[in-house]
Amino acid sequence: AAEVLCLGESMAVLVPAEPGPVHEVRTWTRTVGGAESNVACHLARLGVPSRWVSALGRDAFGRAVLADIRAAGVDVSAVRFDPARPTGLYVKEANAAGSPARYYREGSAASAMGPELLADLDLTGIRLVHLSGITAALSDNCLALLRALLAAPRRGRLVSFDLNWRPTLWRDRDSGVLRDLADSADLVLVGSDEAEAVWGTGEPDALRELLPNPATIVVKQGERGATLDEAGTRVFEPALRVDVVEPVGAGDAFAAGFLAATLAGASARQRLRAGHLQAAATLLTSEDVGTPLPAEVTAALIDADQLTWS
Ligand code: KDG
Repeated sequence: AAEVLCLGESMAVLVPAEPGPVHEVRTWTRTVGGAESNVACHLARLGVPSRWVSALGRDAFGRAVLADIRAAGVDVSAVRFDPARPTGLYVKEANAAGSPARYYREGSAASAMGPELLADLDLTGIRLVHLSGITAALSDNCLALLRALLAAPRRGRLVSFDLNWRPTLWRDRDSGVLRDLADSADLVLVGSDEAEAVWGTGEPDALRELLPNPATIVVKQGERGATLDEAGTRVFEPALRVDVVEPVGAGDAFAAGFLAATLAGASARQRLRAGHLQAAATLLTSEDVGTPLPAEVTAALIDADQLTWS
């Protein structure tokens, strides 16, 4: 039975299968993307039973998204199909410097999700609910759903929140809501660059001042590493050095590694390393959910004196 529930929109993804400007590309590879389902897929691969909850259109892309996420070992039994709205789509130009995404997701099935979904949500056995700021940007009803999930009684569960700043989704919306959302989670994951863009600072001290309530804040400081702020202590762990093929999805991979190690009761350093190791594996591929490192390698690296890779 699932121990982690990840809720959020996932889409079909089209990646050019030949070089050249996007408007000239005729051959595409279809994959799947969605921050929260990416986390669920990574968790499932790490052996943490996970469920992904969302809505899809009753269309070919919806079937494809569901099939791929199910094939990754994620419980998709709670996903709904909306006969009136399409599955979202995004087009990704994969490159190492960052991959601009063009979204085709307005009015999607997932954007119509709302707080009424909460009544049907089976939280039996769930130890962690994972959410992200993307959901808040999709629609007013999605924002209301996110607020309701963050306000629901915890009953021993943790709620994690990844800021996942997506500026194009916020163009006509007030991103001021993100601070309260993050502050009402138990565990917050933010990139220092995105925090800087939204809140004007990416410094762990300033972020703790801004978000006094979460027991745990993880600040991902790009290729430098990540800082964990928890119970009045601070732990910094450097990241692995890798030749980045494509960065999209690395944040989700980090989140999954970190969360899996957190649920396993690992130490602060081990949790950060588990995040870095998952992220590194994803940075080396153009897929949102890259091929994971063999479990023995991960286990050995997590306890090594120094985390290096060459
Ligand atoms: O974190 C990766 C996601 O950004 C990508 O899979 C697509 O969920 C997505 C989004 O909304 O940007």
